[in-house]
Amino acid sequence: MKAGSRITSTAFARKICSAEDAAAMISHGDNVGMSGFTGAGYPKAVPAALADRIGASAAAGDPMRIGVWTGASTAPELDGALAAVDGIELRLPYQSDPVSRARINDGRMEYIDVHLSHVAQMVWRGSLGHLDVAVVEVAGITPDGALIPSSSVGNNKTWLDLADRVILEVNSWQSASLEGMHDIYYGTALPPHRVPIPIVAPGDRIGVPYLHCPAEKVIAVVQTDTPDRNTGFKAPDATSQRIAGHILDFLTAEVAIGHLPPDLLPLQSGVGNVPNAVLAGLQAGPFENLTAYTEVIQDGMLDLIDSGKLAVVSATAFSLSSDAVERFNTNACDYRGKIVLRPQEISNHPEVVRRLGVIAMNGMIEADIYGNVNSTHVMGSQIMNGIGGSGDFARNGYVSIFITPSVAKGGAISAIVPMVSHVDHTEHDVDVIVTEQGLADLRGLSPKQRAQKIIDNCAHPDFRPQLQDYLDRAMSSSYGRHTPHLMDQALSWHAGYVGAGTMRGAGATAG
Ligand code: 0RQ
Repeated sequence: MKAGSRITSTAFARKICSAEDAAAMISHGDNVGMSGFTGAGYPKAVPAALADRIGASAAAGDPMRIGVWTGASTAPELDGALAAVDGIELRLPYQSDPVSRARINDGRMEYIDVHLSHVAQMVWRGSLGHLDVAVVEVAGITPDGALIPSSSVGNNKTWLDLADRVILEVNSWQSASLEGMHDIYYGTALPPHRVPIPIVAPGDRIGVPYLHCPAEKVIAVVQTDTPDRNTGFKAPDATSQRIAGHILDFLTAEVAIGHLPPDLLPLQSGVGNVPNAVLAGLQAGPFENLTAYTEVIQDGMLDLIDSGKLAVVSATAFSLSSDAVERFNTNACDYRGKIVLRPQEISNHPEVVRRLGVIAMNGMIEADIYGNVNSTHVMGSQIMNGIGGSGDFARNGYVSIFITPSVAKGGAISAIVPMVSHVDHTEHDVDVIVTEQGLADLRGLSPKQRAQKIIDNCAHPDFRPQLQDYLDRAMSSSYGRHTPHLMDQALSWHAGYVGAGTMRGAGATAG
């Protein structure tokens, strides 16, 4: 299909211009809502042209910076390009770009890490300031001016509704068969005008397949024909396969004792190599007729659909390798009845996650012996990516599982520590912790019982004695004995790594 044939509305076709001209319509200080979620459906041309403009402007002594709000992570052409020219004043709500991460961690870029389901309501109620411009990729524009969403929905509905000015990128690389796959719900409201979200099964459709935006608000339409980023996943290694094995054993046992139905409950799987490996593990598992109420469809999900194990998946975006994208684009029609793409405020909606009883599986940086989880910060201060949707699902899911290899950085870091250096998910939201060493089911356990189980089942053997030593000493000399801690040593493992490059031996002899 030729690029031009994707824009069949004359009112929108009149706005066609170059990416450079569109970028010139964005001003210093603007807050810009961009499409994009985990490398899918982000604008490909305007951010790059804007980065060029900002670079030239800075070189001429006239620095320009904007606020960048997205669905989640985007790609080097957006986050990377704008961060490289110091063009981003403030970024939210989730990123994973190395250049952007470095800017945030060296203090040159402000970053607000937000639960993904919260972003739309924060913008609607004005907590983040005014939204000046939306830059949104779509797959096409129908003759009557309806927008066919792209490979992610994210916060696009909110950006289009609230921005003063709208720039559309129409990407003819996206499969034309995406049309009809989306479910855009226009029934959200701020309290006290809210009504229940009427989803009772993952595949329910409660909205319309198109995004709406009055042509008068659109200041530019840019045509592109460019692939999504398509970062591949690492092939599952022995560690992630062992983690997947523990989870499969756990789910099998839960079915056997009648805690879960034979086809389980709707699955949610986070981003990352380890969650993707768990999905690969389900491929070989005994479960059939699975469903997913999740936020991203990664390779493992597509494989489960292909094998007939997964009947239907609700999400807000794809996050596929280039092989999987090719498979999807070739057979997009076949997937249409099995995939529903929604705005992220609905794909991650706490009300729906709680109602459906989602099984939440998310990666983490570290957990402490009491079950508090850090998903985002290395050594308490360096952001990795962001909380993303993990909190939406962990707090509200029926079973909340967190997974990680037991050690990082060649064994210098233990993922099980006395006290997490940053808390994203408290002990109250964490049911199960899994490493390649084993699985700790924390449900129904007191803090001290949890600590012993996590040390015994999840800690790496190299760190187990050190953790046991900490717990034993805390048990005998802590200020209180409900959640025993040694306040002068609880973070000594992190201090040890920052100072000496290893957690080994840290805190063991102190006190
Ligand atoms: O860094 O590649 O530089 O060595 O973290 O670690 O083991 O490859 O694991 O890809 O599954 O990512 C928590 C980051 C795990 C991810 C996190 C370092 C490690 C490596 C990646 P290197 P792995 P994964 C829905 C849900 C939050 C958002 C979320 C994440 C890198 O799962 O971002 O869940 N989660 N969203 O070396 C220091 C430790 C470490 C560590 C790992 N303890 N200390 N470094 N690393 N543990 C999706 C969305 O919301 C969009």
